[in-house]
Amino acid sequence: MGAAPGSVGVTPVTISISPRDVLVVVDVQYDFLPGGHLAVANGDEVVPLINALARKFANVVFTQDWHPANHISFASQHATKAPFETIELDYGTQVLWPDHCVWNSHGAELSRDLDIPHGQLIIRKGYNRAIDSYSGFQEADRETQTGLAGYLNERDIGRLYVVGLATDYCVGWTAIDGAASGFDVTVIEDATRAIDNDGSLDKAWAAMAEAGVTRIMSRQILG
Ligand code: VGL
Ligand code: ZN
Repeated sequence: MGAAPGSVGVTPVTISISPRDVLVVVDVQYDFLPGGHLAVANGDEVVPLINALARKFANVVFTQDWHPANHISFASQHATKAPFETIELDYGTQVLWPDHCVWNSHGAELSRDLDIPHGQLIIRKGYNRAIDSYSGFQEADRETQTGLAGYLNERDIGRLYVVGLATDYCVGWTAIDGAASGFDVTVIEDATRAIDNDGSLDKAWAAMAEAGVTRIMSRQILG
């Protein structure tokens, strides 16, 4: 392809998607969209781009943040705490959030503006009251598996392209855990938007780079 001499290691401008690739659409739910309880700035802008990208993929899976109303990650469950403060739990530091994606609520629904009829699987995560789960692969205890790696392996999928909300939490952790599970993982940056509290976005990109995650723009796939 058009790589210039001496540009070894640079991602070629155009990437062709194979039948063994999957698009992983992370948490495109009303609570993360404008007007939602944990709205990600300009989160709605990713939806048309994700719809266009999805047309290039034979395989598409979704994740869905799915919490009981008394979830441990909700600031409302901790008398002296406000959203975006942190607490220490057995598994480490937990950011506290406004109540969001409570199961069966409108805010927990996937956006109906997603136009991806061939999407194949929805992985719900964060349904254990005492454990959060940013990642689509593994809960925050770093032990409990969601089953996504098993599903992708059984379907002989090799490369993951990750999009959705939010870059610095659920997209980032899903990408990192995908790489740790042995997949070749790419995040399509302009098909994500970030929460970016307390330097979280810079930290997430650094952690993704460290994990070997590739970072591209959607035009490299869409042309
Ligand atoms: C998310 C914070 C809490 C996300 C989910 O989807 O990025 N962030 N729960
Ligand atoms: Zn959540």
